[in-house]
Amino acid sequence: MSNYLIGDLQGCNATLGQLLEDISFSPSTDCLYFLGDLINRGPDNVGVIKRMMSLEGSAKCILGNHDLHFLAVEKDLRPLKNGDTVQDILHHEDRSIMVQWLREQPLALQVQGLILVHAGVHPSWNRELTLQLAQEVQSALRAPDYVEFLMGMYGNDTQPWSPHLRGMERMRFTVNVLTRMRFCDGEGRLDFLAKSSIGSQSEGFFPWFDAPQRNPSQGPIAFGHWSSVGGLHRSDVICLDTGCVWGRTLSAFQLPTLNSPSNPQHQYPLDLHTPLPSDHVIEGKWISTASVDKSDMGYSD
Ligand SMILES: [Mn+2]
Repeated sequence: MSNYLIGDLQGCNATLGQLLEDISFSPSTDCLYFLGDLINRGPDNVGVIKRMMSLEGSAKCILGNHDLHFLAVEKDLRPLKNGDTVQDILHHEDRSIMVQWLREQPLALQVQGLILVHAGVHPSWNRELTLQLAQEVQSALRAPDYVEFLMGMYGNDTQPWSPHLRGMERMRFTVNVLTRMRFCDGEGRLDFLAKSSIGSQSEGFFPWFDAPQRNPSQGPIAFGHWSSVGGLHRSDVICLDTGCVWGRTLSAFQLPTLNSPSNPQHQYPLDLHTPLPSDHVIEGKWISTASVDKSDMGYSD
């Protein structure tokens, strides 16, 4: 039995099929964890969502910025953007079922001691707060009046994170961190102007995982979203977005098998407040499959 983390699909259902063959995926014994941006920019968004729905207990998904963008487009709160490919869902007879399914997915998960998010975790947050904030947004998305949440979800916060934020401001900051963030300054402000590559950020900003004030008790984090750093594998973070929709690869990271005789304890032995030990490694094995799906657009995040 294995748990696999898989990076941004963005509608690349054919490549996913190939990757699942490559890892000999067994829905009865294995579990897949998808790191968000399930849909958009790629060719087969309906295929991806239908596959996720059919996998039920053996696939768990978190939402990314493209998934949330689709929910806003679907309610006519945002226009389709150049390069969006979600029209296949909009025109499908099961549109409302797929929307309902997306609304039920979380924004953060934990598996084997790793926190899974789409974009990142704010440097000042610990694991407990990260999961709590994600839960607050998930509740708003599931609520009957979720359109209210979608209407207030967009906006670039220019202030640092504050635990005193409440209501929509708090949820918007959470969405920006969990699904959009790349750079952050030493005070905890997010940079929304930077292009995607490291080095393009404004002065005083760092990739969020290198921010100097980063809370050491966050534990190891797996994320996607940032295809130009995809493949990053450090003691504290791992980035799974290896640019499938841009014609590169779709990657899975196989976590150590639980409870095997040679590896009795692969639940990372960390409680919510323990800093990572200095010799910590995120153990596991990379499997990458060359993309057979490709966006018609040039490279862009
Ligand atoms: Mn993304």
